[in-house]
Parts: sequence; C-alpha cells; structure tokens
Amino acid sequence: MVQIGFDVGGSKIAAGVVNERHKILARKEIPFPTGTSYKIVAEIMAVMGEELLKSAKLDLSSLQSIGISVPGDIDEAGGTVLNAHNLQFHNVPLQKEMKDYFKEIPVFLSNDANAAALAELYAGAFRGVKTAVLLTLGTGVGGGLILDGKLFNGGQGHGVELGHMMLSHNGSICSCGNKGCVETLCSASWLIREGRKAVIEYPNSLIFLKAEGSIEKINARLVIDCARDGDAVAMDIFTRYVDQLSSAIASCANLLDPEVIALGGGVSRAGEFLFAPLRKQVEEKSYFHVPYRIVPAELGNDAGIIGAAMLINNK
Ligand code: BMX
Ligand code: ZN
Repeated sequence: MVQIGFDVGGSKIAAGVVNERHKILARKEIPFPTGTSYKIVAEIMAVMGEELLKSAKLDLSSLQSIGISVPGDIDEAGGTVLNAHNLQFHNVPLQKEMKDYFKEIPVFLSNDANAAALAELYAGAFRGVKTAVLLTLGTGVGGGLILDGKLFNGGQGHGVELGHMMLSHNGSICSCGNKGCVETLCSASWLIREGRKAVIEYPNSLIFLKAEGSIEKINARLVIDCARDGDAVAMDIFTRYVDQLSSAIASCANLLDPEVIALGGGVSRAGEFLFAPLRKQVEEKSYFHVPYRIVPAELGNDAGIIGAAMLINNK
C-alpha cells in the first residue's frame, strides 16, 4: 500500500506517492494558486493525486491514505486549517473537501513542521530517538516535537509553535502579531533583512559585491557565504544569528533535555560553519551543560511530503 503526501506552502504545492519504506515513488510540484478559493485548491490537489498514482503505475486500490501538511494553526481532529495566513486559508475544512474526491480514503492534516518532525522520526535524524526537537529555519521558524517516541501534537491538539516562543521582550513584530518571537530572530528572513540593511550602511561589504549591487539578490545563503569568506559585515550578522539561535535552542534544551535537536530549512544547509559554534554556545547557555546532539535534519525538501504521508501512522 502507498500513501500520498501533500506539502502545501505559500509558494508551491509539492506532492508525492510514498511507499512503506518512506521512499517517494513519484512526485509533482506546482505553484500555489494564490487568490483562488480553497475548493479550487482541493480540486487541483485531487487531480495531482490522480496523476501521481498514474505516474507510479498504481490505482486507487493501492492508496491507503492521504496526508496534507500546511503551515499555520491546524485543527487535526476537526480536519480544519484554522489559520494559514500565507495561503489565505481561515477555517478551511480541507479534510472534508479532499474526502469528497477520495471517498473512503482517510485524509489527515498536520502543521508543516510537525509533519517534518514525523518524517525525521520515520526516515531521518530522529530514527530510534524518543525525545527530539526539530526547528525549521526558513521564511518562518517551524517547530516539531517528538516525545516518548511519538509526534507530540500539543496538549489540546494545537501542535507546537516553537517559532513563536518569545526570545526578546521588546523585539520586532512577528508574523503572528506578537513581539520578539524566535521567528523574528532565527529565520532565514532575519538574515536577509539584516543583510539588506547592512549594505546600505556598508556598500563596500562583500555582501553587496556578491549580490552584484542588487539588494533583491541578497538571501540568507549569500550572507552566510560572505561570513564564511571572512567579510566583517556578514560575520557580524552571522555571529548575532548564532547567538540568537543558540538561545532559542538552549531554551528548548532546558524545557525537554532532548536526545537530538535537528535543524531543517534553508539555513541548516550552512553545515559545520553554523553547527560548530552553535553546539558550543548551546552547551554554554543550557542549564544542563551537556553536549546536545545538534544535527542537520536529513530529509530536506522531502520532509513535508514524507511526513504528511506518515500521518496515518501517528494516530
Ligand atoms: C510560521 C507558522 C508555522 C510554520 C512556520 C514555518 C503560519 C502560516 N506559519 O511560524 O505554523 O510552521 O511559519 O513555515 O502561521 P515556513 O513557511 O517557514 O516553512
Ligand atoms: Zn510570533
């Protein structure tokens, strides 16, 4: 039997047919149809699902379940996307809508970072682990927890939002409306913002040179690469970033004393240049001065698809 996992995000919908060994047999990706109603989005997803089965040379009789991962506040039990502002989904009964197309096939919904943590549990950095924390460092900061060897979906089914723990009491405004959340200080967006700000004051920095004088070309990877190349302006940004992120991770460590902390999202691709100073600072800052295993998440862009496909196993 196979599952279909959908990873629905603000810029694209990625989907795949996933087998029992957590391998993606066929995949498909389309831009997110911004501005269309959720009913149209569900219809598009249903077509994607049928096409995927066809390309995997399977039919509905092989399909055991459908899983959907969505950024934002999800009511898993009710099958509703309560709030996903970048999809403009508010109180959207996505589960029911999909079931109308796939009838008796069960459909599961989950927050994107929760699904990614589940994927790491089955097929990545959390295999065989009982207590783990995943932080995805992207446009926002997503979070997922593994407790007692299972994905923890919050005490009241709202999941966890580690990106919205507060790190700075009077910090800048977050996408959630509060101030100083982890997301405002540890996302790739923070690195981009700081990089773009810095070149106005320091037009001679390597950041501006590498961006060929175009502010829009400054992304998180470029800032990190410039720091790696020894540019002082980029290094200052990167040093502050590591300081902020290590505080967020140390707080998670103090709360849970986890066996593994994995970092996903674009920023995590910085490799040891990021992980080495991060481990050192987390060890210094955490209450239990132990060398926590802080590792890159293993599934990269596939985490959303695989995690969504694995939701059936988490019931
Ligand atoms: C936001 C929040 C989280 C999500 C995280 C990562 C919304 C729409 N999203 O903090 O639910 O897990 O972003 O999302 O409220 P990404 O877009 O960076 O992948
Ligand atoms: Zn927030």
